[in-house]
Amino acid sequence: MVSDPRLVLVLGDQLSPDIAALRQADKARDVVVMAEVASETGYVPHHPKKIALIFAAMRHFAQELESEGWTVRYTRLDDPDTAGSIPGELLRRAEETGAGKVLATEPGEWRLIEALRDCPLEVSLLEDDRFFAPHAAFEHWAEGRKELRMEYFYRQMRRKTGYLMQGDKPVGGKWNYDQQNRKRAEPDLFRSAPMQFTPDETTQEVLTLVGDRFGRNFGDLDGFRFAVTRGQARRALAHFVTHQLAGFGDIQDAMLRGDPYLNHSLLSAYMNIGLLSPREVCDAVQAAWEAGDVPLNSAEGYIRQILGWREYVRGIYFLEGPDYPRRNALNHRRALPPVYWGAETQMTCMAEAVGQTKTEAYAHHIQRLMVTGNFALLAGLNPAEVHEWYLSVYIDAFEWVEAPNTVGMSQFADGGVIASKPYVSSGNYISKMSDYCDGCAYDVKTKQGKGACPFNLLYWAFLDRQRDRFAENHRMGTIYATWDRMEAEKRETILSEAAAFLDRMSAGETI
Ligand code: FAD
Ligand code: DLZ
Ligand code: SF4
Repeated sequence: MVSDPRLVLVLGDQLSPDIAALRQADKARDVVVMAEVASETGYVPHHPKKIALIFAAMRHFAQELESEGWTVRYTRLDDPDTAGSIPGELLRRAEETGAGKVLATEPGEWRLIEALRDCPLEVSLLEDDRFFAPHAAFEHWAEGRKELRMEYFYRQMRRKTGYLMQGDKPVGGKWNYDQQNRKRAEPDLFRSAPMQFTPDETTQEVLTLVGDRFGRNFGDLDGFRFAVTRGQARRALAHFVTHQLAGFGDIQDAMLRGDPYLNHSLLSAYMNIGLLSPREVCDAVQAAWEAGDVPLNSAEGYIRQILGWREYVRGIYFLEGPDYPRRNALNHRRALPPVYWGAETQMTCMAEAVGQTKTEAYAHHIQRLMVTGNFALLAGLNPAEVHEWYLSVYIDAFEWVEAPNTVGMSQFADGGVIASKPYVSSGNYISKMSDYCDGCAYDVKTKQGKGACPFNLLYWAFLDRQRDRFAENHRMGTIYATWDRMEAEKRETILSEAAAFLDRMSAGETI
């Protein structure tokens, strides 16, 4: 006797053939549910390219499942019968098929986990095991530690997985080669860019739908060239390893006008939606290093981002609980200014980082951390608004990975769970690591007065404002000593110019 079917939920960022819910399901009996729904497209104003990537990859994945013999009930966004939400679609499909039970892989966002827990159907939530560190392993590592620093977690992960290890020692004798990864980049017309793919008919249909429905969201849909299948994403990985990885380490932190990718891989979105597994990415990097094709500083730098940072931020998100994205340890209240939505600005660094975010739905780590993130923190912007912005505008943004990076690493709004000190800098850092300051209307060398770089003013104003919290931090003592050594009059001028700049910004004037 054939038993009742169960519904197998596959979300837009769970597009892996071996995802837990599919592994537990029975092809002959169960029904896969996939749904493009307004509740997911509307919780923040996603960049149109992000919605297009997710829908195009969902539709291709559904076609693959069907060709492998699965029964798939797929809801398109414009389906007149849609219930408009994930739980709503499960209820509708349960009624249609007579299914009473749901197999689901744990979503990467508390909001959706709670929605599934509240769903009146019987939902089995299976752990998402596409990661190196299961929840229990991270909790075990975190237990009893006073500080949860990524570097120690990363070393444990290296030992556990054996990546770049010689017995129990890191290859080359050091765990971390970041010292070598801070070079400036020079313009290079022959630098390889990430691989691009011409949209097929399925993707074209999605692009038309997204253009019609989300054309007013911040971000350009034109020039959509992302991989939308697992096969394409694997080609993008191979291309990165062959053409870009060797040079990745050296200029990992550099920024260059008109070169949005440098040697960055653009693989985050593919990993985050399930087209690539982090293991196959790390395996490919390890193999390239073993073959002598790439230097150790590049291989280690890249593996650390995935095995270390990516796993670590996920661990923090689930460890800290649903209130994490709303934390505001520094009590920052200023509204996000229009410059984040593309308003004209004379600050070249902000214009570059926000401009390429608008066109590509992409900015690399240092642009996110040390330009837009640094500015938000120095300006005292409300971290909840900053979080919403990052969750909206990047192609790879899902809350489990975005919130710890934004709220924790970038805005210090978690009070130091992730970062031991705030990631703030004056214009000097941006000038050292980029060509943005050349030709900027502001002068990075001017600390106060006419033309002073806003980062220079806001940097000291931030430190002064947050003295109670940071003056005792042993890594910040010398900075406060420098501030205190300045003449009182100079300090006052800097503070009043910083305040005037922020007032102008909040009044909507061009900054
Ligand atoms: P590469 O430079 O080629 O790095 C390789 C891979 O390492 C990435 O693909 C990514 O999977 C991983 N990685 C690197 N740094 C991190 C990190 N800090 N946390 C997690 N994974 C990391 N990453 C996201 O995937 N989604 C986000 O929503 C996101 N939001 C961010 C917000 C802020 C404020 C900051 C500072 C960082 C954020 N990051 C986020 C981390 C990082 O910036 C991106 O992973 C990276 O820029 C993606 O581009 P890439 O694939 O070219 O990366
Ligand atoms: C981000 C996103 C968007 C824009 N749309 C959908 C959708 O229509 N259907 C779907 O299943 N998933 C979508 N997603 C991804 C979810 O928002 C994601 O699964 C949760 O945020 C958990 O990470
Ligand atoms: Fe940015 Fe200041 Fe440099 Fe202009 S001078 S690009 S505002 S850091």
